[in-house]
Amino acid sequence: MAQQRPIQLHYWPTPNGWKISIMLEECGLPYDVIPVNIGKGDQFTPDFLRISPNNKMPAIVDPDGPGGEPISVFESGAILQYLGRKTGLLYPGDERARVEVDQWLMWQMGGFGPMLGQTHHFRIYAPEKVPYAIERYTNETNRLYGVLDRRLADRAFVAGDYSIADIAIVSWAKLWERQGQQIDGFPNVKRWLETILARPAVQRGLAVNAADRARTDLTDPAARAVLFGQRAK
Ligand SMILES: N[C@@H](CCC(=O)N[C@@H](CS)C(=O)NCC(=O)O)C(=O)O
Repeated sequence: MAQQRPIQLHYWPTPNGWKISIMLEECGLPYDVIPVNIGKGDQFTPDFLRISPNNKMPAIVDPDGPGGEPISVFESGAILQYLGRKTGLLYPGDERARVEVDQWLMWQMGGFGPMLGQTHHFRIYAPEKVPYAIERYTNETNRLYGVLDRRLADRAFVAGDYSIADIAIVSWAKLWERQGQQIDGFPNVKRWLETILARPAVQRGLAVNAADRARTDLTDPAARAVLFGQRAK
């Protein structure tokens, strides 16, 4: 088989971006990082919108896609599944085991990510502190951590062996402090988090372009206008 050419990773160091840098490191796939400075509006360039029409990173372009042709993928869950299928790693082929992983991956994509994103917004970024919104999202975040903690009570990882579901969830759970949570109240999550964050590939994935994180200054009115004022037109 011809050698895999580098996958282009359109990326900024945020929880959704980390999922893919971690996965690429775990799989040992070659990749080139293309920074998408979301505070400056790189997500709106025509070239990026062609591969990610929702104007959000991460996205990838695999020059060696199915049939040897390039393929682009957006949405971090779809990218994790694609890379898992491509490599046969961290995404089981057996249908029963795969359904298990898919459920927890979708739990992250549909709940644990979007709700925690709102928690970050209202706790940290909103110009006014709206008690109702802070309480609602912090409570929902707390409920979700409770679900995760119960799931991890009798198993090491969320869905069978260490998988793309763990990678998706850990990328958000590592920020529990800014979500107003006490990790000691979730001892199973704490143990799982420590285990996964100790993996060298996870540490390498989290380190990718880490210095760029400080470049998204969400107190800067220009960045806030790019990220928080979006409408259809
Ligand atoms: N559901 C998407 C969410 C991606 C997402 O929210 N990306 C954010 C950064 S974490 C982004 O690119 N924001 C730019 C914008 O909203 O304009 C995924 O999981 O890939």
